[in-house]
Amino acid sequence: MPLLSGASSESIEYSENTPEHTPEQRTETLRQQLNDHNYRYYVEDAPSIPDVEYDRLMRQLQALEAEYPELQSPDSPSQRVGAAPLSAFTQVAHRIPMLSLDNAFDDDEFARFNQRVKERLNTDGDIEYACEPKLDGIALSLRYESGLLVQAATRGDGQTGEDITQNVKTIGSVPLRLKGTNLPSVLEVRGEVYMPKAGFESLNQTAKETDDKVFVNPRNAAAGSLRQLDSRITAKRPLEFCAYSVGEVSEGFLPERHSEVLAVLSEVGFRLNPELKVVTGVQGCLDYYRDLGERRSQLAFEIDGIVFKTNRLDFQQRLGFVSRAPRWAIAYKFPAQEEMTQLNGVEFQVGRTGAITPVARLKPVYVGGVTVSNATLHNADEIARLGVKVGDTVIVRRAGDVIPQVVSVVLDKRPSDAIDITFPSTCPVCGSETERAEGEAIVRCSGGLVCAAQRKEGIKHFASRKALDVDGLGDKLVEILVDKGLVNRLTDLFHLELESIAALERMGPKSAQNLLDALEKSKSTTLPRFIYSLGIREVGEVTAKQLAKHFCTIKAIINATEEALLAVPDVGPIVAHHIVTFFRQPHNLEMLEALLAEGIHWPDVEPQPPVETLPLAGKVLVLTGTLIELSRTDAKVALEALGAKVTGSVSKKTDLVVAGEAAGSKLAKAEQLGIEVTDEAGLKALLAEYQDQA
Ligand code: I6G
Repeated sequence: MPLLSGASSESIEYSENTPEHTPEQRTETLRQQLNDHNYRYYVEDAPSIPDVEYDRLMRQLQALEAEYPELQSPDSPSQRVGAAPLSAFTQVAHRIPMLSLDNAFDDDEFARFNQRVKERLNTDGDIEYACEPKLDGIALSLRYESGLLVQAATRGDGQTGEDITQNVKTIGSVPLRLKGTNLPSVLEVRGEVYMPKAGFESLNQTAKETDDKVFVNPRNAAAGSLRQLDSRITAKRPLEFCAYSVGEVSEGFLPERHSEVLAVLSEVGFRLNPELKVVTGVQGCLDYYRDLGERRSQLAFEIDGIVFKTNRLDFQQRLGFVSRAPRWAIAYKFPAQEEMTQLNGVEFQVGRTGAITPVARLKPVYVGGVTVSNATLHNADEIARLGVKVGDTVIVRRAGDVIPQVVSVVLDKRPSDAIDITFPSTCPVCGSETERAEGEAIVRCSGGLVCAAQRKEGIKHFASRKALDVDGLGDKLVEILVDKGLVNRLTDLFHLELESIAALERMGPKSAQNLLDALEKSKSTTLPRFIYSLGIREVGEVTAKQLAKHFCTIKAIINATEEALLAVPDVGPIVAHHIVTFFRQPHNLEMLEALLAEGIHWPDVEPQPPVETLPLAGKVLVLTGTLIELSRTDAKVALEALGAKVTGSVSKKTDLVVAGEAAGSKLAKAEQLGIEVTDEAGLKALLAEYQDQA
């Protein structure tokens, strides 16, 4: 027999909310519309109306509730915007303790857990397990009475938590009222509040721009957001809730399986983990663990392991608990993504454009599944922000395939002889002076091609896949060629001799000949690849394509003024300046001439139709917030290809603002100026409409 019944997810018509209706009717319709949108947006991940429309409906509801206070209600969607600040959180005693989970750290430990389960149940058969990722968030208990959310509490010490109801009401995926009829008089739902990775990144990005607190990881950001006494701040944070079990349930029979309990929670309006699965036996669990482990870095949320629970509830009952953890569940943890270690020193690496990057030399530490002994410190500003010194104990983070980072310093462990980190005033490779342009975070070597580091990196870039794509000329070989003095300038590549290459370590006549053939082949290229291969600062693959499309010839690009360059989609003042500066240097022009003299060539590029004839010509757009499916660059390029101008700030001249997730001040400004706003779905619709026409 089901726990609950009658829940429905049928859609609501967006009927006109006319003044002829009574205030009660208008309030009720608005609430239904907003709740429906909320459910579709946060639980089903399928927005039904643009965010601006949601905001408009919310403002109407708030106005009605302000005018008719008797219509206010604890489950009104208007509660989601936050309320007046509290002076403190009150304590909540959990009627059923909120337990923790035992952990396993390797396959053997997991197999022993399974063995214990089987022995206690006195069964030889394979056990059915419900599995789901363990979200790296904050455990939460939600108490519903007759379907109405009456209390949200943290786990605390498991016996007593804190009442954070006001804050939790602002989380879109927490139902304020459960869907369906025949709801139990008490239903306690437990789950995890977390901050998706994209929301975390954009929150931190904004914090950096506004000099606000930067969070170390999504879990800290979620915890910090929930701990706000002012729920209006929580309302602005991109938090989500995912249900994983029930606590107190007053009446009705529980289903037979945990997976069925979760299905009921989904029916009454909760978001469940999209990776939920039921598997059988140890092998089924290990396969699931490995699969999720491989996909971990691509998931939209941080996870720190997999939770396995016996799916049969009668088994759970028979297995019971040991101290503060159930015997029927285990969290099989992934290797930690953050670890503590010591900063032994800092080295300064010089890149292709002369950018000097500080690299932390660490006491080797096992983190994120590998041993890490180096991590990036990014730039001088980041060192200042972290306040890090050599000798410090630091937290290192390695998530997915990204370069390990130092995320914070454990100040309590700072030794008395910790040493300040100072940026070198001369290049560690060539000894030229270093410089830091005004307003830039990056310190650079001023040596240009005199600097061997820049030469090596420049040659690697020139030969790389997206540039001239010289098959077989990898980074290691470039290093050897430069170190042996065989290649000093790009054109030297085309004068390499078979014998000298064949004599190099791990090369022979055959691979030497292959390299010469690949170099010859690379001379036949395209204009965008050639532009990209030059290594002009900030001119990536996309910009190179746009430049080629706009100017059609290399000569036109060389002669272009900054003003002319600004007319190219994807080129802003900084990039335009870099391009003009690059072609103003006699040594760069000589290099380019010499390359062309070697026989590098490409097919002609056809001129494009004039911008005025494009469908979005004259329109000014602003992109803000996080776009989920399109990257900002792709969106910008696509809009500019249709003739639109994409700018960085909202003004009266702006025609449309595209507001992604967690959009902040630009969205507010657009609303203040009455500028049209759309979301990512609206942008995609716009592109689809006009791309057909263009
Ligand atoms: O801390 C937890 C995270 C996830 C849990 C949990 C969970 O299920 C997916 N389940 C239980 C039963 C407990 N803690 C106690």
